[in-house]
Amino acid sequence: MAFLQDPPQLSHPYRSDRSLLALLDRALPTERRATLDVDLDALGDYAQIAWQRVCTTTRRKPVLTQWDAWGRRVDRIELTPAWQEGASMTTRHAVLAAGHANHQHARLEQFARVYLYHLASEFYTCPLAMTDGAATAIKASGNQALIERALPHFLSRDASTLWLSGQWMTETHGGSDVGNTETVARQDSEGQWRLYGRKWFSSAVVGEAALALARPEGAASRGTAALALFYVETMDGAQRKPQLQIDRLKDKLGTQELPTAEIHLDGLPAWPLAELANGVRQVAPMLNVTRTWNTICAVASMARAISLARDFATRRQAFGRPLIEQPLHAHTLADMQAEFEGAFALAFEVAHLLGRVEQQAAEPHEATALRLLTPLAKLWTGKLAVQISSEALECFGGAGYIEDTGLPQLLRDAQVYAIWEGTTNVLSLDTLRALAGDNLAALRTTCAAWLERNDDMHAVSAIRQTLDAAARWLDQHASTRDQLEAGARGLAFTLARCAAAALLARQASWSSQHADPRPAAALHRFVGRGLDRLVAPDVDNTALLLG
Ligand code: MFK
Repeated sequence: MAFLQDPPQLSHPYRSDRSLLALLDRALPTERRATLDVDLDALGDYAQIAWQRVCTTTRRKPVLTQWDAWGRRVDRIELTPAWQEGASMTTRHAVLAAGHANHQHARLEQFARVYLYHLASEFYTCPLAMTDGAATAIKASGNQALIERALPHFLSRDASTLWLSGQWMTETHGGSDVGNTETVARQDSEGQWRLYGRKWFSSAVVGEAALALARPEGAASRGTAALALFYVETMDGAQRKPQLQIDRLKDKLGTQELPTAEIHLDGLPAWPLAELANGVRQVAPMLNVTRTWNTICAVASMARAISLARDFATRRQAFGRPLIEQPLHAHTLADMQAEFEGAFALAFEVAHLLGRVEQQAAEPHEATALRLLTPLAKLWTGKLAVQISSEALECFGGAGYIEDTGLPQLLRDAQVYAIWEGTTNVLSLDTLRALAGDNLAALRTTCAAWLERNDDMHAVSAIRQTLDAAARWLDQHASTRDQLEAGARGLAFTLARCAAAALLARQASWSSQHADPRPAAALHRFVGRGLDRLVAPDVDNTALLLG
């Protein structure tokens, strides 16, 4: 029999994830672990079953049937198995509901679940993110009638009553520039608001509700201030409302199990969340929550890619020894691991801080830092997930390029993190928005607290010096908007790396006291790979090159 290579095996994503275990050991009171561990164990089991499914079945996509045999418009979507299991998995393990529990660790506990469920869910986490965001925005609006109507469904722990919510924002003209929204809201003769228009990326179209931006008739024809935020319901019993039509499902590079749709609204009844203006300000709490989901899902993809690549390196022999004993291969894997540990630390700090801010358990400077860290974490992890997934595929040689290994899907799916919920550049500009005033000072105060008690003086001084350089860069370019914007990505990557390094330092101090030197090794390596990504924004040079 010719040689047959052992395929990579997926270790238990919870029990073998030392970063997650150490984080929970450090950050959570012991008495909170009992229930959480049961859910995390079960979600880890499910992830292993799902990986087997990926490796042994032909990949399927959702199918839209617009008309039945008798000519009725039905817009029925047949879902893949993981999607059919989504409501029961979500409610049984409180993937959504846990985040809205009434204590400061609620978000951390929720996002630990999300991290383990995400890849097995085949991006069912996308509508879950939207639903979580909708619940958060509705709470923030203070609209009591909507809180009472929608939240028991959105946060249900019973699959039969769970509702998913969409976020209908993106349009063909609007895109990232949401101020160009063309959907119109008009009141009928009975005073009921109704929406008319086309939404271009609707990933929770199988859901029962959505939050939608629309321009009330008669409001200014441009700009986000003239938009209002509406709540809609999509179903009449088991039937989709006739005023909502699904034009087609998108044919996407990745996330192919996720039925992302183009839709038309033709008089769909709608209820404003609050005032009939400033819709983007009202939807912002939703954006910040969905961007946190994006971040956690991105680190989940990194963890999966590294776990498989590392396992394969112990099974694959080349040039007389296992890959893991080859110095360059081992070095490559260790670089990936160090970057991942930085990203993991930042992602979960954003999650934890979100919960602490929501429960009024955070200091004011931490709340300010959260506003800044949310886009930083999203934009940096989105890019890093693509890099790490790409590197991981290379670790398998040609096998990493072959569809039925299940590996190419990791890379194709990872590309969405840099696009979903705002591109890297949109998020870099949001970072500038979040830095307005003296908000860098709040980040520096927060980083200083994370660095307390760390004795890696090389790392501590590199972080401080890089934050000083970022502050100088901001001072230097603050007065010239074009320069500021042109360099915003470099600034954002620098701040993200500094925050990640400071958080790794905090984890390293704790882990060293618990006889685990690996986070300290990750810190050393992460800092060694450089924190400073500041660029000189040469606008004239850019114009020449593009001319
Ligand atoms: C999972 C797989 C998915 C399948 C494939 C999906 C592919 C992608 C599909 C998508 O379309 S995902 C959706 C992507 N789109 C976005 O995420 C929106 C991108 N655009 C932005 O994020 C803009 O920055 C934004 C629309 C939010 C703002 O644009 P503007 O016109 O510059 O608004 P402006 O005037 O700066 O902000 C309006 C208000 O909102 C301000 O408050 P005030 O009125 O009080 O001054 C801002 O401070 C506030 N604001 C904006 N962003 C905020 C925020 N507040 C808190 N947090 C934020 N992040």
